[in-house]
Amino acid sequence: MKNIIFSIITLVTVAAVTISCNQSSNKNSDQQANDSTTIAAIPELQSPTLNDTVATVTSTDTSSQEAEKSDVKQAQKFTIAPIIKDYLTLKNALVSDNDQAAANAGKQLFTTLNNVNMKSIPANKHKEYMEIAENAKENAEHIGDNAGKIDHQREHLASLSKDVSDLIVLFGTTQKLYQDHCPMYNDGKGAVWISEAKAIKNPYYGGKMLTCGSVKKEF
Ligand SMILES: [Cu+2]
Repeated sequence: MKNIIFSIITLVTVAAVTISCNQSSNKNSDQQANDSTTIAAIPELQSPTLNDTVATVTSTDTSSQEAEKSDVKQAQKFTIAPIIKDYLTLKNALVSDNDQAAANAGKQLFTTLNNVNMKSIPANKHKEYMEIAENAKENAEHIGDNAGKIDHQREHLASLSKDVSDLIVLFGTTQKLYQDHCPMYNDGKGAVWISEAKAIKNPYYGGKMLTCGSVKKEF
């Protein structure tokens, strides 16, 4: 899609330049010939432009190597820190039994996930990231839409916490994080959550059973 838009922009630019060139010499008796040349040139221009774009991706010439280098640079900048920050706000809202704050944090997390620039993610991690992010977005959205239904928010937290764990494994974290486990949640099937602190504060039961659970992993 970007390639097509780029081609269109290129065509429009070339056409505009050609037209203004024609206008400056429009007293010319070759005007009609110029017009037909301009029209004929447009479809011809399209395929080299597309081919150039493809060549940039596949060839190993200097300019594409430089493009790859800048992609790598951008990729090295990618961090899941903003996602973690929103997740922790959400998790802590549920620790405090605050469904409204959880909904707000869910909406914020949804926005943060939507704002992730795929170009900043290393190409070899795109597919895996996309799968995790799709699931995480759905969970964040449902939590955002379910103020007043804290049990339902917590169901989505269980799924979201797996997504966040997967993201940490995939991209790492500079912040010290803990994966905690609550053995009771979901009829004894258990559930994990991610915490920024070693002390157990259970977001699935909040005030009812705040210290139920244990640290399972450290990141
Ligand atoms: Cu839901």
